[in-house]
Amino acid sequence: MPDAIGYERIGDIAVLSANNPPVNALGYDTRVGLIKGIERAEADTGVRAVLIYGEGATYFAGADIREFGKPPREPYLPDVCNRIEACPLIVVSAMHGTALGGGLEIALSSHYRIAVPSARMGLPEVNLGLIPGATGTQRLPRLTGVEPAIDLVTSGRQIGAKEALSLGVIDKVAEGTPRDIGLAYVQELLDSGANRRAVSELPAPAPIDFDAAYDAALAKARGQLSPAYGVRAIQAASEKPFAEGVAEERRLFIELMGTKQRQGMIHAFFSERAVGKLPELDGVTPREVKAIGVIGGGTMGAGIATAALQSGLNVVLLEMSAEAGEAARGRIEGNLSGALKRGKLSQEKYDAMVGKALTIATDYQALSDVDLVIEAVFERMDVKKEVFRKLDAVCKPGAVLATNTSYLDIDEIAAETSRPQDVIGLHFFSPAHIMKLLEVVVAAKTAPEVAATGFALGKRLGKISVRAGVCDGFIGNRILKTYRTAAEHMVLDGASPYQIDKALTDFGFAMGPYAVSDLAGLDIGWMTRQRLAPTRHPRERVPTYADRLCEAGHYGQKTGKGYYIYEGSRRGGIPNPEVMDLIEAERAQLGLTPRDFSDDEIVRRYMAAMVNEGAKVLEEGIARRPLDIDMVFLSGYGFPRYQGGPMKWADMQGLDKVLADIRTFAKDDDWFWQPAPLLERLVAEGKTFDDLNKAAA
Ligand code: T1G
Repeated sequence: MPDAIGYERIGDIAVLSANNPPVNALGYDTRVGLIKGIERAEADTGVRAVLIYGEGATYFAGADIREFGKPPREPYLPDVCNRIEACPLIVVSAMHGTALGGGLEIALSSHYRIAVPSARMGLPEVNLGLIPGATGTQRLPRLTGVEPAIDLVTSGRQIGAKEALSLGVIDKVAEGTPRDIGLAYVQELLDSGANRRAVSELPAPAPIDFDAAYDAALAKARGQLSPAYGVRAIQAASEKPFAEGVAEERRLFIELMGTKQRQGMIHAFFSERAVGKLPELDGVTPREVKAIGVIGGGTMGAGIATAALQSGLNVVLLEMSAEAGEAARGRIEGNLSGALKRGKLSQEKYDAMVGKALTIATDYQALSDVDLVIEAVFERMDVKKEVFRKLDAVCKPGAVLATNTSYLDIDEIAAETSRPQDVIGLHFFSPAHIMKLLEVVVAAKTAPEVAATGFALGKRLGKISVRAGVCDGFIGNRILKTYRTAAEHMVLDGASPYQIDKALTDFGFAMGPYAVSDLAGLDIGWMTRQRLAPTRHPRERVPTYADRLCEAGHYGQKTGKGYYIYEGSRRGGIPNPEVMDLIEAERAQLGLTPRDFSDDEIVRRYMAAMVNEGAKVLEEGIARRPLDIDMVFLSGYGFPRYQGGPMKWADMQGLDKVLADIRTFAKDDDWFWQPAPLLERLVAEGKTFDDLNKAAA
């Protein structure tokens, strides 16, 4: 195993190369190696400069996140940075790949910085619930000024080499390998008699109204603390001597390191990478997909087609008529024009996508050669079965036949074909070209390579793919139905939809459940209630006030009125007074005396219902691991990332407290609040959902 930091001498230049695959994370060995490398260069007679670069995929991609939560080991990263800067020799960093977090902080502590054109860099610590903790909040603003530093630290966004050069983050961009461009740049500096240039010795950056910046960061982050803490750290760079600023940064960093938000966001980071790793897919080769068919060019079908075109696939979109086909083309062009206007898509690529790559057809024969078909037709079983019978007759052997159904039984759909092993669910979330979540629903007879093909397509489309089993609603919508019902019970018992929405946006959701219903369309829930009515359990409490709203033609945003009145503006509708009238009438009819609910109880009931149903989904094998449920809600349902997802949230509350809540709520309604046996077992054994994640790894 080569040293984490290699040392070699090229003329009068000492070269330190990082060898810690896969991302040259700044783990203990790498930190020790850097300090030893600097000390060796200083003692190496004749050495006049030091070059630092990364072997493999990237320059340092940051601190080793796997060390977080464990007792920190010296040398701490800020000390490594300050030791590099204190070197009496000129130190140059040559960057490629992604120089992120502590990686960029190492570069900022160097005296000069060069990068290849494809290099990207940034300080993404806020995405982990932290702030830069190795002097980045003190050195960066000394190079860029306060405002660009606040933008980069609070957004965590990556910038390319060109933007980094224009901001003054780096000094030069050059084609070549990081080693070659680094050696050439060091030689250029030596030949020109350049001096050391310690960033910490640059003047403190000019101040701004930091309180205003702090408040803005807090408001934008919807309860997440780290962006606002980043503002305060940069304020210290402006108002304090460097060493005191570093101490303030450290204080803020350590405070954040101890928060649940940091635990939640790091859980999300690793879960995002673990969710696609399933033993059943090990060694299974996906089928090759070059061209796909999409049936149905409505919002969902057009969104799926857009996502496929953007990933370089050819698409045959089938509609019932030429007019409907052209309307679908219009939706796809509308979806792509957004990327075009934002400069994310060149005109040339746009023309290729909507030209050669997209075929609009009205005859199933046009699908005879595609490798995979996704149907996004009307959510009715008879319609889906008809589609799959036709696909079975037309598609080539080995073609994957996928349904985008939100909840219908995929085993029943598969049984309509002679090839159930080729049938799978690919449940996209609208808008399909924007939402990250894809539920890959594996039916009883789905072949392993068909499941692997679903995951491979998801990866190609840039989705977060989560494996789900077949049940009504799979993972997300099944659990949604339960916690949405808990909200409805609170409305009948005294809470208002508006209080519930506010309690949950204060918890961190982007939107409350009633605003979400208005966005999705109240008619969807109305149809579901009608569909499920015949099999409803006599003890099930299902309000009817929302049916009255739909009967009056109020479906939410699409009709301008639902729980809220929108009057042409999608943002911030105002409560619809008719709704409370309908609720009060229903309460009276049911003989219910409304009571007060605190925001805390609203959140506890809502979350207990979500977690309890999640435990049942786990027990039934519909979801493989608790982290899969977390990823569904973080990537598809606006669950606040700093809460880690419902199952991580429950672990951090204490499963015993969640179970105690469920038992308390069951006193009102022991039919709805039936504790999941898995939850009871975990509490009895003193285990957590994370223990289940570890056991499944
Ligand atoms: N530490 C430990 N492991 C990491 C890691 C890190 N920083 N980054 C990635 N990995 C693992 C990852 O879990 C996966 O493992 C493998 O590497 C490939 O990752 C003090 C406090 C660099 C853009 O936030 O954004 O510095 O699943 O699949 O798509 O101020 O990884 O293979 O076992 O994502 O090519 C700041 C986080 C840390 C960067 C590469 N740095 N990483 O993407 O590969 S905090 C970050 C990424 C910090 C200082 C602060 C991406 C990537 P496995 P991958 P990729």
